[in-house]
Amino acid sequence: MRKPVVVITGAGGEIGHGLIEQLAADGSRPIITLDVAPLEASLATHVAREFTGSILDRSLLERIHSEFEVDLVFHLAALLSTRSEFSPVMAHEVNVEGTLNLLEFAQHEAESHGRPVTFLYPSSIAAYGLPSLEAKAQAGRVKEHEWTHPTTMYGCNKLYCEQLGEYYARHYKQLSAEPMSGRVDFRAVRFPGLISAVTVPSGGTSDYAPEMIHAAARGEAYACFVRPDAQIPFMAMPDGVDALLKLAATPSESLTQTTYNLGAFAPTADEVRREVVQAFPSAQLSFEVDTKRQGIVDSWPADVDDTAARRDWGFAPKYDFEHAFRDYLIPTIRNRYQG
Ligand code: AKB
Repeated sequence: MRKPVVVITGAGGEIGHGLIEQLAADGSRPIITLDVAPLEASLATHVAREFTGSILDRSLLERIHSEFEVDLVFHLAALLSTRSEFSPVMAHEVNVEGTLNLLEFAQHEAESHGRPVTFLYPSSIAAYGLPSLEAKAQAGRVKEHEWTHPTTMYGCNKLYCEQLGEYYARHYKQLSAEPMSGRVDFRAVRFPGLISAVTVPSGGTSDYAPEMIHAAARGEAYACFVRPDAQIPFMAMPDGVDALLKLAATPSESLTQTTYNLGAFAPTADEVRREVVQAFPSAQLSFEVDTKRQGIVDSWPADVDDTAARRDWGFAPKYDFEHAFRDYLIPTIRNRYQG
């Protein structure tokens, strides 16, 4: 039997940085990566094999299938919400067709080596769609089955792919003579706005929070594109990476659902501004509302109920708002620009 490997798509992205480092430190599986751009040298050193290409390239996935025995997939490749609104068809192709390709890849891998493939999928709070600020205020901390009426292409993509994953896990080819489902052990988390200290924001609508910190650390003025009272849940990237690893390691019999909310802290945009100004007193942070992007943020919940994740697999974020900003984000980002 060949040594089982882990595949990470979109490995060079915001989540991939922390995930590769953690998986490398664990050392239990060689890391195989797939991304449209080459990995940074600091990441490439941790990787057994780096493929540069698209998740839409089925021949590339077939090549990985033929060369390796994969029993764990972290499918991170995606176009985020703002970028997807400018290129909705490309977003569908990457976010949905690409995910279907990876689910088929995982199914074929499992059929080939006879063991389930654990498939981790980062969904998003973008899967929710609150119709008004009144409904958002009344909804409070939403549960996984509530308000799933997304208003963005990205949110539609994420919600549909959650359903696709559950289909592969529980109903795949249900009319075939032999049972074919259950080979892809699909596990999704709905991430809030993830804030990383080691990568720059890349096309998200929740990016106003990290963009404030980066601008202040660079000594540049920044006009926040949402109102001061705009509120959505956020999470420090290390907690996001830890959650993916913890869910991946949880025995399947402990899981009662395929998609889990994750929350950590839910500041208003002005609370973020005040935290940043406290660290950078000369920061020039203002508010110039982009009503269209504000509309997306207003459709996302003020916060999420992550009871199920805490109950089923012990999700427990380390960073609350102050700890995240004062001990992780601001010191690390400050050093990035003072280096
Ligand atoms: C985005 O803003 O698109 C992402 C997300 C909330 O999923 N950061």
